[in-house]
Amino acid sequence: VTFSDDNSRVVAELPTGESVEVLLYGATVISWKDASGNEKLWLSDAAKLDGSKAVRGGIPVVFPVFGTAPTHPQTKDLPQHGFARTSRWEFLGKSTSESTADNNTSANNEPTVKLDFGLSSGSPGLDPLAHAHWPFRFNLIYSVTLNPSSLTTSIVATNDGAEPFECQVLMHTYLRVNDITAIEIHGLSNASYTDKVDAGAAKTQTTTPLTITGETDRVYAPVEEAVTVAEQGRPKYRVTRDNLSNVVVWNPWTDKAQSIADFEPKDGFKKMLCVEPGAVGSWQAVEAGDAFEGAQTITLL
Ligand code: TA6
Repeated sequence: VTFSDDNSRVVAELPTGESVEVLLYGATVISWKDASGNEKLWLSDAAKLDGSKAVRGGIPVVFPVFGTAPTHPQTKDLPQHGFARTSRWEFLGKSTSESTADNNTSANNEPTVKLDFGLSSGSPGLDPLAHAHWPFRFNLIYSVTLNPSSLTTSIVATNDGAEPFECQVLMHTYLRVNDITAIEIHGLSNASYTDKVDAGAAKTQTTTPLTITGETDRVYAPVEEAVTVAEQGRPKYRVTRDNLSNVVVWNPWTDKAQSIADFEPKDGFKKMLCVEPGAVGSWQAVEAGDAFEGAQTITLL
């Protein structure tokens, strides 16, 4: 594990060559490379990495609200997608397990590195909007775990106060693809979804696999446990979830990309697909002293 020279990010590389880079701002994973150095996440050329605004790309952490919730008393005054992605998190440390031959079996444990990040109501780097508009005592632990075949990001949100709070959690993953028009998304058959490009209409996914032919912004409640992204018929990513009942599929396409200032290049929508595991279909109530936990694993196929 190495730190950047300006202490703004943490880089970890496995003995086998895979690497991950996490910006302390937002605990945003901004790079995930395989052993050959191939980047698996999409990052806008205009992404701000100086803490001036949420990162356009990588894996922004969405908490305590997905989107905006104008009729939800606790979170109605928060900015879109909450304040976790616009706060400076603390690096809590790393743990590794090298590949070791286990004498009892021939199985080798894969080399693994886990990076832990923390954000709480007492953090100096907490976005001031949190104090102003979400005055709950909370603690977040966000873990990024890399091994040769996968990346796992998990979050534990603990209520340290006496008042219960409600939250939503989502990992806003920008997967890198070569050509969005060659992408098929499997694992959503028969899933209900709300279609945010059709006034939030409630629909069911009957055509499978899902292909992306225009602006797509859907909050699915999958019935299958894995979402698989294939490119030119070959499986590329498998996304599995732990305690996250929703998957958002988003691609801005031409016009929306044009309207997003930090989305560059403007035709970059052809090279990305957001597959975003989250608990966003309803509010997760967290009682005093309790915690909400959720995780995603992206496996390279
Ligand atoms: O995850 C999909 C979405 O909610 C879209 O509606 C779009 O707003 C996207 O997130 C990006 O939001 P952002 O606040 O990062 O510009």
